[in-house]
Amino acid sequence: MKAKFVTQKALEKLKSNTQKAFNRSLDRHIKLAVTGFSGSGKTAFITALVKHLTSQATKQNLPFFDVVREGRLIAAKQVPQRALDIPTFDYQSASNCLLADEPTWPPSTQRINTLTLALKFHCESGLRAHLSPVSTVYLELIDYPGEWLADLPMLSQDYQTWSKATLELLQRDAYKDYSGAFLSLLDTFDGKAKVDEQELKTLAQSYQQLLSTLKSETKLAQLQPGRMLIPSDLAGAPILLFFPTKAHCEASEHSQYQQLQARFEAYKQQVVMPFYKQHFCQFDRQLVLVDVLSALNDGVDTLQEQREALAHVMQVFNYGKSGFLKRLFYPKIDKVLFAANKCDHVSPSQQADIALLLNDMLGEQTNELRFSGVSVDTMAISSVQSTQTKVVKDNGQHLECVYGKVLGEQQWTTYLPPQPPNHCLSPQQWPEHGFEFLSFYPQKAQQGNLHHVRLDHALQFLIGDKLT
Ligand SMILES: Nc1nc2c(ncn2[C@@H]2O[C@H](COP(=O)(O)OP(=O)(O)O)[C@@H](O)[C@H]2O)c(=O)[nH]1
Ligand SMILES: [Mg+2]
Repeated sequence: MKAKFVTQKALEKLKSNTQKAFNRSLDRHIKLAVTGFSGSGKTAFITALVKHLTSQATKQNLPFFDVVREGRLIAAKQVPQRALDIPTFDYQSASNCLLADEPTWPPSTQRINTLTLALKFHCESGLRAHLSPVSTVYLELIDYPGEWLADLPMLSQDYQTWSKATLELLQRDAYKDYSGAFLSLLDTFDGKAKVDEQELKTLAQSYQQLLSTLKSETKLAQLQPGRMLIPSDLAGAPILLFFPTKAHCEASEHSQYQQLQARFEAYKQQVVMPFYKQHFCQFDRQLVLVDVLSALNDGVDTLQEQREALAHVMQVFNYGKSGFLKRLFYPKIDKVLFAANKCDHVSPSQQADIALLLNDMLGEQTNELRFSGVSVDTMAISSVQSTQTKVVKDNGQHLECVYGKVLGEQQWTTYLPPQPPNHCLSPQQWPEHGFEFLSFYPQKAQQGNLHHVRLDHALQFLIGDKLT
């Protein structure tokens, strides 16, 4: 009799444990990679995402995010992160900037940060809804300096290949004026000579100076090594003291060339690889933010360079051509969204064109991704709205203008943006005076609420299916 009682109790316990385990398996983690080169809007995107999900998740505000539109989202809140060794994203400071009376953009990111949001929602229907009508998804977001993303393609290069590609870039028309000083120092550099620490340091510093100038003066994305721009605790370490040179394959063992080669390899193995392994190969979903309009402002060379840089980075995400990257990456990311960000710098009717332009810039990359079973979409978004649309009558014509406070200026401006191209232009097709799109301060929040353009579309594509 007793035995029967125990068995029944055990059975009950088992049933309850199974139920718990089942519920736990419904508590899912999604790691969302918010990627993009420096200045593409990653920090602002993460801040806006947290703000809209935690305090503005209404049908009116996020109509295309199903879990919200269907009234199933119960609540979202920030919870302690799993990765204890990464600083927490400072949401409070970043949102304070956007919500201030005189809103400003959050400062640029100097290190890696993370934040986890728990989203509690009612399941849509079916078995899961029957057993557990409420489920929780943990959304992990990672913010990092965009310069580090630009380093990933170095993983598949050796020093000679990297040097050749970098020097070729520095000699292009748009950049050669900046590169002059470094390139002439390089002319006198003898890679076959014995290691001269001082000379290597001088050249590395000149190269670092060049990278900083290119960062402030152009929109060049491939500024490698990225840690030269944000060295953190590596400042001055020999691992960062390298630069591209012309090939010296015959250089002997203790030559300068060999020393540079060794530093390049060490940088890849000790700096880029751990970042890649710890973060990038763990992601489930990926958002790639692209600042198409700034690239257009910067000219035909920069648009071309952004296109190449995206292709290089996507090759790494493209589950790697080489075996080891493929093994590390393959099964993970199954959805990638490419977003032409800051789309409210142009009028609503021009926004589709910048999404088309981005699509054209990506070319074969999206096809390759789709072929590997990844769903891909392209759209124009602005995670934080910085302008309003204003229709101005001019000579009987209705002109769709944008209205906002131009960055660095005090007054509000109504401005007619130039027509962006909807595909990549050749140098011959490029308009003689180029493009000039303006940048704006964030719009002032209304009753503590931020505004966005298609953030809900982006969320639906990226995580909507995990919230059903
Ligand atoms: N209009 C608009 N501008 C943005 C948006 N996000 C970022 N920006 C602009 O881009 C700059 C860089 O943004 P940030 O989030 O720091 O880029 P990150 O380097 O990728 O993290 C900001 O200072 C703004 O000028 C956005 O959603 N809309
Ligand atoms: Mg940032």
